[in-house]
Amino acid sequence: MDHAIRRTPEREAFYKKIDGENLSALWNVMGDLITPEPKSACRPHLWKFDVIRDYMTEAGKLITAKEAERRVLVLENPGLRGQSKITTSLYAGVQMVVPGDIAPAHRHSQSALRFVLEGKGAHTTVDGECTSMEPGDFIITPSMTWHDHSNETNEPMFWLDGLDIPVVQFFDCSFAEGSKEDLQMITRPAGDSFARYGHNLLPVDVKRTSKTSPIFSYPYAHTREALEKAKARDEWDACHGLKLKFSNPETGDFAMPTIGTFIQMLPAGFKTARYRSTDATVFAAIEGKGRTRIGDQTFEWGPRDVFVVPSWQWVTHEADADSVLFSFSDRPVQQKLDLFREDRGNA
Ligand code: 1HN
Repeated sequence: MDHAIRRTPEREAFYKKIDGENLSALWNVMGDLITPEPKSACRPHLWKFDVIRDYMTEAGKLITAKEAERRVLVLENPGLRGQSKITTSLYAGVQMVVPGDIAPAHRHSQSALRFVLEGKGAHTTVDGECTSMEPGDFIITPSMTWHDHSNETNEPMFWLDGLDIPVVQFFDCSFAEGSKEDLQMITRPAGDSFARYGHNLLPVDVKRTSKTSPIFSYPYAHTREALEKAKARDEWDACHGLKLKFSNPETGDFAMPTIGTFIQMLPAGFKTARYRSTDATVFAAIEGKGRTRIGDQTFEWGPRDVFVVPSWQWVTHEADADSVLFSFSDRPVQQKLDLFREDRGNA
């Protein structure tokens, strides 16, 4: 495996002949198809939020959310430019909704997550239930659910969008439609899904078919409390500090079928042991500051900065202050297909 096949005039002539028949010789490409380890065009990168905020503010003068449909700057992986991908399988962008904006209702087969970065009190409505947003909140827009966003506050609101766009693209199963109404009708009281599913109770005999969590907003206040309580125990995982996955209360599985979402705390002074996994991962810092080493590059991060770790590259994190990192990857898909692998070094 992985040896270059010698080229001869006879072979070249043969390749040319079969090319016209839409045929090609496997032996010339096999080494690129089946690599001993993941070989990805995806590169490590960090986006400073302050830079994004400035450009988003400029974009705010150029276009409304209504005209744009979604006013978003796409985080394009430097190794995958022009493809609207932050990793090979995932999309990410930063969205801004300013006072008075309406991002009109639509729905699509792509699943979306929001991780709120800045601003407080703007709203998103998902299938008739409206929720208010604040920094650190993790919000889900499941596949084919109607969603719109609005901002009735007096400050701009920013969040990180994560979508499974490249996965849906790969399977050629994109469906989308717009709504006649910019804002959908509110049909459920605020907090309804959390009341029914967010308290270790489940409605008896309710058969849901969706594989996405029935809780569509995981407020940071709860997430933070979980981290804070567990932090008091002072038991840190060598590779992850204290890392939790957002889960679907009905199944115990990931909150979304295609995207795994996580929150982790790294206490001040903590340096993780090296770790690598096959799920390229997008991180967003919400609190604290520190640095992450990916392969031979080091990235300094603070609140709201976003960075990406490609598949199978060694990672270590180091926190200067108590820090909280949100992250997401395609791990649920890889695990269901028996493809996921991780390596904790010797830790
Ligand atoms: C979308 O629907 C949203 O609803 C954000 O906020 C980003 C990127 C591509 C396709 C649909 C949203 C999106 C998107």
